[in-house]
Amino acid sequence: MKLEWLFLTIAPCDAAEPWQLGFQDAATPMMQGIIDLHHDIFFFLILILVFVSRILVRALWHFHYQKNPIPQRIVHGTTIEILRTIFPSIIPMFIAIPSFSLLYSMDEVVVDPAMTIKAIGHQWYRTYEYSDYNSSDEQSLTFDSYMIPEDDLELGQSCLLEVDNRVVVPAKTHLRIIVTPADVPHSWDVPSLGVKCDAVPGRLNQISISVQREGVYYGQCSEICGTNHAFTPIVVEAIPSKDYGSRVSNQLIPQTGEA
Ligand SMILES: [Cu+2]
Repeated sequence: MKLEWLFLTIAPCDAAEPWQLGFQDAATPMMQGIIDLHHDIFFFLILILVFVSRILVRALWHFHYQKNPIPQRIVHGTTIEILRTIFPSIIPMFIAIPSFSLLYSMDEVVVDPAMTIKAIGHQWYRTYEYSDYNSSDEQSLTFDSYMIPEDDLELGQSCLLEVDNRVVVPAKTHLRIIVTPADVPHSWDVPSLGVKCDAVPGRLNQISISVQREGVYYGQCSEICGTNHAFTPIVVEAIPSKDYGSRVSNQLIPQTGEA
C-alpha cells in the first residue's frame, strides 16, 4: 500500500525531496530558530485568516439584498474600529521581536571559531580550503568538489546533489566559513544548516555555523550560474569531533596529493 502521499510535508533526510513542502530537519540552532519563527508567524496567519473569513462571511450573510433590502448609509461600530486598529499594529511587533533576535544571532560571527573553511564557487564545482592546516603557502589543504554526473551515480545517491569530495567538518564545533566565487556569483546554501550565503565576485562573505548532529547535509547553488541547472552541489559531512583528526589526515591529504 502506498501511503507516501500522506507524508508530503515530512522530509526524512537532509536533502531536498520530490514534492517537498516543509522544511528539512534542523541541524544547527540557526535552522531551529528559522523553523520556530516560521511556526510563530503561522500562528498569527491562522488567527487572521479565521478572523477575516468570519467577518467576510458574516457581512455577506447579513447584508444580502434579500435580508437587508434598504441598507443604512452609515454604520458605526466603535468597538470594531478600535480593535481593527490596535491588533494589526500589535501583531507585527510580536513578529518583529523574535525575528530581530534571530537575525542578529545569525549575523554574529563567532569571535574565536575552532576552524575556518574557505568555500570558493566555480562554474561548476567548488573548491574548499582548510586554511588552518596551512604550514606554508605551498602546503595549503585544498581540494575540488565536483558533482557526480547522472551516469556515474550509485544506488541511493541523489541526482544533482552528490559530489565526489565532501566537506568533512567536526560536529558540535564552531566553524567559520568564508565564501567567495572565482567567476560568476554563486551561493553556499545548505537548508538543514540554515545557511544561505551569497558568493559575490571580489568579496569575502563570512558565516559561522555549529552543526549539532552527525550526518550528511545536501545543498545546491541558488544562483542561476549554470545552464538549465546549477551544477554546483554542496555536501557537508559532519562527523564526531574525536574522529576528525584521523579522518582529515587519512582522507583529505591523499586526495589533494599534497602535504
Ligand atoms: Cu553557482
